Amino acid sequence: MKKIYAIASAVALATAFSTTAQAGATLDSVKKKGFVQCGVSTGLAGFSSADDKGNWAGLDVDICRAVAAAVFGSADKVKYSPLTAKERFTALQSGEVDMLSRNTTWTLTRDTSLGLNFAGVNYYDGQGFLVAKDLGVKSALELDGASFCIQAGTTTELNLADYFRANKMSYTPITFDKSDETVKAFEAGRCDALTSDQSQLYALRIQLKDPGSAMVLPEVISKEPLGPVVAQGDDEWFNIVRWSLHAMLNAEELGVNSGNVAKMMESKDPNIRRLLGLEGIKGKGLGLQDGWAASIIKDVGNYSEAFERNVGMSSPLKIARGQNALWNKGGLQYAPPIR
Ligand SMILES: N[C@@H](CCC(=O)N[C@@H](CS)C(=O)NCC(=O)O)C(=O)O
Repeated sequence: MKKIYAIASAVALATAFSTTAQAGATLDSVKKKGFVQCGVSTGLAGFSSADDKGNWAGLDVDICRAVAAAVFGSADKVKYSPLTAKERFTALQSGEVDMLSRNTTWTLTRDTSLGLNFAGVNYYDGQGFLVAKDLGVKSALELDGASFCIQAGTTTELNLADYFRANKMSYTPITFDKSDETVKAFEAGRCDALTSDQSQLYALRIQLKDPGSAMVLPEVISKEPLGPVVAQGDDEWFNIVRWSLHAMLNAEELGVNSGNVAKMMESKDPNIRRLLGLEGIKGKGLGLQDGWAASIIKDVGNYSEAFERNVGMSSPLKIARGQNALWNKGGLQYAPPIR
């Protein structure tokens, strides 16, 4: 009996080792080519959009940049692949991108049937509705029979169907592949309402010629935890992406930012010293240089800096922290400790 156990555990061990032999492949190939290939949206203000010179910026782009800073000590070592909602998962599965950071909702189906892993949540969102003020509607429950501009391949499509079924109402979906097509159609009056994650409604509203002509309705009909995604089968890479986000959150919690990170190197606080790679496990567990998190904070900033700059009060979107405040400030953002 004992012998059978010994053989079984030897087989299990061998299997475990052959899986870990695979792990690390992404970090190796990223290092070899010298940049992170990051899948982003085709253009969504505040989250991932490019200027006319092709420079990408946004809260999602900052996660790509954070990973590059952790790996290379420079946030600029990223190449971007603009992807529609329909294209995004295939691009990750085929290895065309090393990671996806594109307002993507973490769901059971996506996590378990597509060969993908969600590395965390960089924005807690929920689905809402945008209507023209002229429509004279104050609640989504008044939208029976309405037509909706909506993006294909999204959770938005599925939630809308659930909501209308649950409230015994009917609707007509008008679907598009890209957000600029969706917003243009809404503006041209091709649909009564536009529905998407609320953060995106704010981003799309400022694209209208007259943003004051449209309003966001009060209903939030779903949970949309948005976060970066990697392909399954490479735990080391998964950890790097996950802890890059956690480092930004821990930095905010500990009061370390891009402006004071150099000075914080002299801090006596053991939490800060561990974050900055001055003591503790440093970069060893992740297979990175010791100052991986310090590089993120220097080049990208902590979570609060990224939030405010891209979508918060210092940005055109003017979104309040709300659920995206840290856990000790009334929000949901909570990163495990660096120790
Ligand atoms: N969070 C939802 C929706 C994501 C989504 O793609 N939303 C559209 C609505 S605005 C978008 O971001 N489009 C950007 C683009 O066209 O690239 C999901 O993961 O399915």
